[in-house]
Amino acid sequence: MILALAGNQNSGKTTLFNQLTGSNQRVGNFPGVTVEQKTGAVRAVKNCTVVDLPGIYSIRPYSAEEIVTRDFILNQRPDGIINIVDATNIERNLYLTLQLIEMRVPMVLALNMMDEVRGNGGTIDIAKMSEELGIPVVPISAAKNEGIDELVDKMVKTAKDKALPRRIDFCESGPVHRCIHAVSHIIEDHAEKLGISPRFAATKIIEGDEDLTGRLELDGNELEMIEHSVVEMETEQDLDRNAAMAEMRYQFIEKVCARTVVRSRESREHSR
Ligand code: GDP
Ligand code: MG
Ligand code: K
Repeated sequence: MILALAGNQNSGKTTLFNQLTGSNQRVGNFPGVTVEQKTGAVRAVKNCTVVDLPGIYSIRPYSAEEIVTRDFILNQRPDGIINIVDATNIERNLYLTLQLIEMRVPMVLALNMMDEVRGNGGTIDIAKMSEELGIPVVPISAAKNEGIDELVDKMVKTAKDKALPRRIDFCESGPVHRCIHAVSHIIEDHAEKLGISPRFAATKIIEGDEDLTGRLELDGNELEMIEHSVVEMETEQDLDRNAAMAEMRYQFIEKVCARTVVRSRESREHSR
């Protein structure tokens, strides 16, 4: 079983990777680039390898780290993704989470730094967050070695069951919803032929990922229909394509956090 460990910089990825693998690590590079690739055997599980993906904030085609992450997941098809999230900085961290969910790979969210959240007097409704995101969520503290066993159990079970994220849509109506839906429909056959989630491919095409668009081998007519649909969305939403997609994700994240995160008085005042 191959697992990928994905998350923002400073989310505790290295700390968790070390907990999972102990000293059982190999360091190399991802193929063709100078991005370091650390691989390790998960201590608690037979024949289970975890690959440490670079720390990134979004899956866009703008840096080697972002491209490596996208391509590792699309091309290597890991059996599961452990998405580590800094619970003290949850809104920002969940931006990547939504894009990973769109890729439709069995996935578990490791909600890290829970010791700090608790220490600040905050709480997070884990069950509710799991329901809202449509993936298992496990609270952990990588630095204190808390929750790691449960995380591994949940990840192995989710991967063995090939359980995909239950949520597909992050907005249920409106111009962005209609545009993603229309583009997904146009590219569906091309994406499925490559084993890529049509919805993920659609969001990346809308955001101007030319490399991924090229791989889908769309014809001129299809490209024209897509551009028409995106321009219509920009007009209706009065935002450019990238801003519209970002707003859609942040609105969903805001809603999830409003329903699940209780901040301490101190951190509420701090964030004002
Ligand atoms: P990476 O950039 O994602 O690889 O993050 P690191 O593993 O280097 O961790 C970033 C910082 O967060 C380090 O100072 C860690 O000691 C700290 N850290 C990691 N996990 C936890 C945790 O569960 N709780 C707390 N309080 N700090 C943590
Ligand atoms: Mg690191
Ligand atoms: K910290």
